[in-house]
Amino acid sequence: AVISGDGVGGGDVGEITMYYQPQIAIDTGEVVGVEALLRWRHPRRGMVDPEELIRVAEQSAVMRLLTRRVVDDVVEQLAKWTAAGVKLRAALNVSVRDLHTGEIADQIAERLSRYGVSPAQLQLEITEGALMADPRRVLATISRLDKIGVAIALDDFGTGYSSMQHLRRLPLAEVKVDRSFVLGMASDADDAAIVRSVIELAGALGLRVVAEGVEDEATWRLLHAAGCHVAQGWFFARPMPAEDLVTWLARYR
Ligand code: G
Ligand code: G
Ligand code: NA
Ligand code: MN
Repeated sequence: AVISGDGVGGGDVGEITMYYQPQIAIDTGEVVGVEALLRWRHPRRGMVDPEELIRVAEQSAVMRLLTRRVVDDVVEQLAKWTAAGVKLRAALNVSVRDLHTGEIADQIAERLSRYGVSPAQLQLEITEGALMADPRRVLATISRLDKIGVAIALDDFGTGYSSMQHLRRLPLAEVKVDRSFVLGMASDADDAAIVRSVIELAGALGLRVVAEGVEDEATWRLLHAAGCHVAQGWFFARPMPAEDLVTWLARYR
């Protein structure tokens, strides 16, 4: 996946690759899925987090190409894991403009059927910011994905606007409590109160709640006590290459 091969520019700008971070069911300790996270292997700077890359890509047609590549990579990876006897669910992140047309829904449907991957194995994470840009078109795309059977998670919950509206109007399966609240839980009573309320609210609406940014056992215990469903964070594992995940799973079990 050489970025320059996608027409981004001349010279060696490096490669993109996907890392995967496990998500753990808090009641059973089982691995319920992974989040796919883009990484940029830069020729001089080494492995770069995607924030900068995505900020730049979002200003051009490059984001569309990046997202197409992410969907292709993740669905193919799910098929590879399944063939190796590891049945996983993977969540991938999408950007604002990816949802403004139905193209991504077409691509996902085509890829799933081509690789024989169940829609239940794929999930999309969208941010509240993404929804704000053009709510009607975004809703249309999300509804199509929901009909295909691809679940939608609302990412970074609590940091955006009109959160309650989104919870009411969108066909969501999951809410991810923003890591800024989770990180502070064990040391800050306000953060802990916010996380507990989100868990209660989402739970009452029948949504699955995932806490991201779980870095230690104290936080894990608080989440357990609060009835949170799923945890993700460095306490369990950092995002890792696909090849490492199989080894990690074998050791974890
Ligand atoms: O993994 P990391 O913490 O570096 O991710 C930084 C940010 O980049 C996060 O907000 C994450 O949602 C976003 N991100 C990671 N991978 C992707 C991707 O494949 N597509 C999009 N649109 N955003 C991504
Ligand atoms: O999509 P989102 O913005 O939620 O991306 C999740 C980001 O959080 C990724 O960049 C990932 O690398 C990062 N991350 C995952 N686990 C932890 C953690 O335990 N602590 C912190 N600080 N960041 C984490
Ligand atoms: Na995410
Ligand atoms: Mn998030």
